[in-house]
Amino acid sequence: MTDGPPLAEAVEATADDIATMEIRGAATIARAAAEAVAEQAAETDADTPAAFERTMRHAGRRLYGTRPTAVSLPNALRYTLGRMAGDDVETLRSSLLAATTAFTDRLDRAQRDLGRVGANRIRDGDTVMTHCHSTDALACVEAAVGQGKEVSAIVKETRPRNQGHITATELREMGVDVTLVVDSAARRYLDDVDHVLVGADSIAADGGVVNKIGTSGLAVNARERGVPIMVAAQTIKLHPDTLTGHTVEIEMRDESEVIADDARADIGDIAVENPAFDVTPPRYVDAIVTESGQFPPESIVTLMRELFGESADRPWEEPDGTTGSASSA
Ligand code: RUB
Repeated sequence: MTDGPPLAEAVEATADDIATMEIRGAATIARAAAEAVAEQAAETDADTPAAFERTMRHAGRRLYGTRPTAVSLPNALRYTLGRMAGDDVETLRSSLLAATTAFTDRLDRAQRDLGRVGANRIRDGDTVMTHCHSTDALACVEAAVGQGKEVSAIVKETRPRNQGHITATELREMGVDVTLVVDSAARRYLDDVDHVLVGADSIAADGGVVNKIGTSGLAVNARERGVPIMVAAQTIKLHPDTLTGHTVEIEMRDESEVIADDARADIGDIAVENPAFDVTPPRYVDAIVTESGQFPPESIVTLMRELFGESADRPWEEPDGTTGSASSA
């Protein structure tokens, strides 16, 4: 919960769904957040510009606080709330509705464009190894298949939430041959693989890639085997706070995702940790594929500065630094 004026049901529902992973994956989270901002803008009955803006910022804070690692979420809020402008409620509302539509259109275009770039790296007959479920990564395979290339996939199941099952389903729908393996079998199969292909939740200014836990171990093993590691990530995955030395917060999720309560009780007094993401250092990444072309990880900072300047604003915060609790719509 966050302090501030009452929120549209759609914002509360979207925030809950992101927190519980009913809505998951960085690009999908960004789209859902933008759509919730649009719903809030459409429904708000605030009758002054100040009250309207406070309500929108409160909606932004509610969404922002759901999951900490995927920067696509704050970047979606930056893009939409950052374009809220006008001297009266109706102008403010229409500025936000236009911004949210522009944002979701941009997401569609970005994924299509990066898919084409990624597809150029995939040759006819190649096998990719995937980790987790990334719509950006799958866009590359889909584009390759669309170019008439035959592609096979070795899909890691991705404990503890098994997002690999979603990947396997979607790859099968594309006509890709799929072999599902447990995470610990990955190294055994790397010799049969032409690319490791993963997505990203955040990319740091030094080219470090934050993605589902297990990505870094896979990348280290792939490098040892000489298999190139391709990261598919639209530019909303670039984390502007890392330009000023901040680190990316790694989400720690509930222990019950790792082991059922009764099994845990049978074992005895143990600690359980459940980090959802890890950081793959840039030296283990061969290419970051974006809608603006492919980049070696070390040069991604140039693109980041172009897009964000030197720092990033936080348009969901109250300009006076308060929590917004004293305000009402
Ligand atoms: C999802 C995950 C995905 C990235 C990229 O983690 O790590 O690889 O979000 O996905 P979770 P996309 O299941 O915990 O959200 O390319 O679809 O943005």
